[in-house]
Amino acid sequence: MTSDLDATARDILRANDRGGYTIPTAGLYPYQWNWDSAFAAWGFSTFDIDRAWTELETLFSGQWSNGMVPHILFHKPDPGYFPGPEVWQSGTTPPTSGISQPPVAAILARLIHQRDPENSRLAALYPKLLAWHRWWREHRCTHGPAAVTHPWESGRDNCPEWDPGMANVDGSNVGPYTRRDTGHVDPSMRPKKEDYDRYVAILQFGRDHGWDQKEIVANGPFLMADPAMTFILIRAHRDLAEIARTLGEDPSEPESWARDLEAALPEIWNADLHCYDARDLRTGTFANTLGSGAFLAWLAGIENGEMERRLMACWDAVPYGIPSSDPKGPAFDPRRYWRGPTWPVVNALIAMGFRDAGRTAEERRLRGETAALITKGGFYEYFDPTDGTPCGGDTFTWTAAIWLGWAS
Ligand code: 9YW
Repeated sequence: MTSDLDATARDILRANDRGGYTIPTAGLYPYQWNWDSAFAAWGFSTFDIDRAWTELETLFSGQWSNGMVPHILFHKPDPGYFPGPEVWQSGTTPPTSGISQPPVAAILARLIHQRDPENSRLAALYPKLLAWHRWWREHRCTHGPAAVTHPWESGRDNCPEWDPGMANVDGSNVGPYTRRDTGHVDPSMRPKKEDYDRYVAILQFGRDHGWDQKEIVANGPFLMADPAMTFILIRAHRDLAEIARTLGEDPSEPESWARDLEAALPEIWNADLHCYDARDLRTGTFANTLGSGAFLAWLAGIENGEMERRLMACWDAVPYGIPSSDPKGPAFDPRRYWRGPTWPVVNALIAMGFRDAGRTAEERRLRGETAALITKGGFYEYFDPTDGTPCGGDTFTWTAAIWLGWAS
């Protein structure tokens, strides 16, 4: 059974391979996405180490001169996705989007290197990773915790954490546009039109200011501190420091960036919610929403009893995986994208944290629940955590990748 699924997962990665890069799934997402690609590389590394390194190298071929690695690389035009390169207008080769995505590449590159140090291509990647992490430090961590300038930058597009920041965005003047996502999958599982209008408005601000990072952070329509991004960055900076040591480079810069982020954590501790919470940096208000991002604390080596009780109660409320928002919260919507469903890829990251914290029972439970979803439902994008119904895109690259790297 397991080996059949292993073979299917490998076939999915190969089928979604467009020559040096992997698309998340045909139709819905026809380009190279940033964190999807890093997970794809991890999946490839279980059976084709060269292809794994190529995936990461192709991702970094889109790196901007300021160090940012964009969230989408538009290698070949495809009319099936909106907003495409003509909307973002990056002016780069290849054309890209103008925002970034969670920097999991260093975390996964380290694991890929450990799988086969003899055939590693990490040394050439290291300065590029360092430049990207420096970009995060200089352009997204100026307020203390890591911030996102667009919900898409977080990778958790319409999660309830972004509701207060989105309420400040005027989406009424974006002009006509045609969504493509709702033609590929069930519209009731996707973000709503009022969300998309605001996504486009935030994009247009960045584009109209020539993707000037200082201007976007100072005056853009959306700026929120993100616990998930903060925890991922702490872990990624530390892994980058380990990579530096392995290569005989100086680890002190990424180490100090991780320490500074840790020192900023009290700013996103919501005492009323008993956990880390997103915060609107324009108004100072907390989102007051428990989401799966809070569970990434363990990935950064952070834990406390109060948080643990709150998070475990949230997980215990559903049978399948960590829900993307609290099942007892008012925003919970079990099949609408990031407003309730469980995402195998996020479960894999949370499980890395459990494992490293020595929480083997929690790691085993999360792996078992995620494996059950995939075994019963297939390699879907995400799942309803209340009954296991598969949702979104099928034959999904990162679901196949985390099966090979972790869940199988
Ligand atoms: C979109 C590709 C991407 C992921 C994101 C996810 C979604 C794209 O799909 O965003 O157009 O909404 O939210 O995390 O990288 O799988």
